Parts: sequence; structure tokens; C-alpha cells
Amino acid sequence: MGKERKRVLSGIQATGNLHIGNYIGALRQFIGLQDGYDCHFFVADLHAITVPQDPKEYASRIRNAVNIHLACGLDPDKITLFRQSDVPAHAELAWLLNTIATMGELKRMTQFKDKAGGKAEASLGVGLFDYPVLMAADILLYQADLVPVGEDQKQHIELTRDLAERFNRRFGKTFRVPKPMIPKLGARVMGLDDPSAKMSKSAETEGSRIELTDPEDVVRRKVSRAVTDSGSDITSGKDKPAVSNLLTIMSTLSGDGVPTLEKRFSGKGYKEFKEALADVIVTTLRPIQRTLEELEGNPSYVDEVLEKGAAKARPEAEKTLAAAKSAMGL
Ligand code: ATP
Ligand code: LTN
Repeated sequence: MGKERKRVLSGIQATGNLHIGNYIGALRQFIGLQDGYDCHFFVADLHAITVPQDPKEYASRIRNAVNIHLACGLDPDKITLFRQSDVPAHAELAWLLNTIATMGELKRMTQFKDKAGGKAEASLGVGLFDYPVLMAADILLYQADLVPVGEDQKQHIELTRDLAERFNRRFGKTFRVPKPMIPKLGARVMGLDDPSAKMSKSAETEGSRIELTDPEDVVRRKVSRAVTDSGSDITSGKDKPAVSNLLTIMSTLSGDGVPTLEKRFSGKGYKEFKEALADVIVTTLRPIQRTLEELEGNPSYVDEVLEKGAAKARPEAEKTLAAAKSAMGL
């Protein structure tokens, strides 16, 4: 027998439509990992309710998120794919970890500060504040070695490591201490209309993001309207945040390095560059959208995948939860 494969775990929230930032920063990594690692991926439906969701639409949003994972190329026979709320141990371990996490460390989380958006503290949901502790529970339950995520989640994984080490010190070694796995290129895809803000599902302007379900004409329109920088050179650099972002998108999706692309577009105009970029995005999205359509017509298949995933994840999670409870004297 060979060496045990490393355990990889990650989650994506069931909020809004996924965009190419999610694809480049997270999903694309997942696909590349499924052959060499023991992968667990899940739809974080308990996290997504930390901001209001319409209950009438929520079930179909969750399914849509699962379908997108599958359409991007995740193979449920190779990985464990499940819905967070199907495994009650996530919420239970989060409670145990709440007793060792501090208000101070949670207040420092930049995602909380961003999502709080300057609102009065008294009106903010406790779930939004506690979000990173649930995320720590997600990771620690499965004894994950590696957590593939975009740059924005790095701080949450550092907190997870701190909580794991603190728990192990106080109550005896119970959890593996995980490491983040952040892509070298594309870990923070920026908005097309504003290269100083991360491409995000929740940004109000739709032109800021390309959704994985955007039809070809919408992709072409959004790319043609993407902001550029002063000057006309198609090169990457600190003084060219908008063009650098577009080059990053093109490079990660096409597999051509940024220097190769700079050479190819040297002396060419933005119009030609943007048309080529739109082509690359459309070519990436086409097979994903085709598979998505097939999956949408086959809801019982997705039910089966989720049932199988939960049946595999539940006993693994329960084993760690039982160890944590026993370590605490419960
Ligand atoms: P929101 O922007 O509304 O907070 P999100 O798009 O960040 O949502 P998630 O579903 O939580 O939503 O993210 C899923 C994964 O995609 C995470 O690993 C995250 O780090 C990654 N990701 C999100 N946005 C980007 C981005 N702009 N560039 C690269 N990776 C991203
Ligand atoms: N917080 C993450 C989603 C998420 C996650 C996780 C990622 C929830 N639990 C566990 C990795 C591991 C986000 O907003 N992208």
C-alpha cells in the first residue's frame, strides 16, 4: 500500500450565483486536486444564512450550488460532496469551539468587518460574527491537512489553526492543524468595474462579475465594458491593476503564462485583447453550462449524490466530535 493520501477540505457558500472569481480561486483548484488527494467539498448552507436568504428560494439555491460543483468537473465517485446542514456535527463542534474562541480574535476578522459594512454593532447578527468558528469546525471535524481557498479566506484558516492548537494544548491532541492552499495566480480576482474591490457575489453592480451561468452575449458585453488603466500597453504591474486583473483571468483560464500573453498582445489595442479574453471565458464556460443544463433536468441524480456524500461524511465527523467531547469531559 502507498502512503495515505492527504485530506483536502473546502466549502463554498450557497449564496447567489457563482462567478469566475470563485472558479479561478477555488473550484478550479478543487478539480485539479481530486485525483491526488482525499477530497471533501461541501456547500456551506449554514454559513450562507448568516445573511438573510429567502426561504422559498433557498432550497433551489443550495441545489444550484451543488450542480455547479458537478458541472465544473467534480466527480462524486472520487470525492465526498455534501451539504453542510446534512451533518449535524458541524454545528455541535462549532459550539464547543465557541467556548475557547475569544471576542477579540473574531472582531479582528476582516470579512466580518466588510460584511458588517459600518452598521451599528448592536444590530449585527451573532451568526455573522461567529461565522469563522463554524468554519473552523467544518475543517477540524474532518482532520483536514489542506484547505484550498481564495486569498480572502486565509485569515479564517489562521484562526482555525489557532483554535486547533489551543484546543489540543488545553484538552489533549484531538485535531490535525490544517494549512491553507492558496493559488499563486488568481487567488484574488478583482471586480471588472473596479480593480480595487474583490469580484464578489454580493457586489451590487452585476457588471463587476462574470457569473458561471452568464450567456455568451452577456460575457462579451461585460468584458468589453471592463475598466482599463491609463496608457495603452497590455502589461501586468502594480501601476496597472485593471489590465493585470484581466491578464490574470486570461492566464488562469487559458493556461498561457502572463509573460506569453504580454508578448502576444504587445502593440495591440484593448479591443483585440478584450475580444480574445471574452473568447477564452466563453470557451471555459460553454461545457460547464451544457453540463449544468443536463443536471438541472435530472434532480434525482443530485439527490443521490448528496445522500451518498452525507452518508460518508457523517460518521467521519461524528468520530472527531466524539473525541472532542470526551477530551472536554463531556
Ligand atoms: P461574497 O463575495 O458574497 O462574500 P464569495 O464569492 O466570497 O462571496 P464564497 O462562496 O464564500 O463566496 O467563496 C467560495 C470560494 O471562492 C472561497 O474559497 C473564496 O476564497 C473564493 N473566492 C471568492 N471570491 C474570490 C475572488 N474574487 N477571487 C478568487 N477567489 C475567490
Ligand atoms: N467561508 C468560506 C466558505 C467556507 C469554507 C469552509 C471554506 C465555509 N466553511 C471550510 C473552506 C473550509 C467562504 O466564504 N468562502
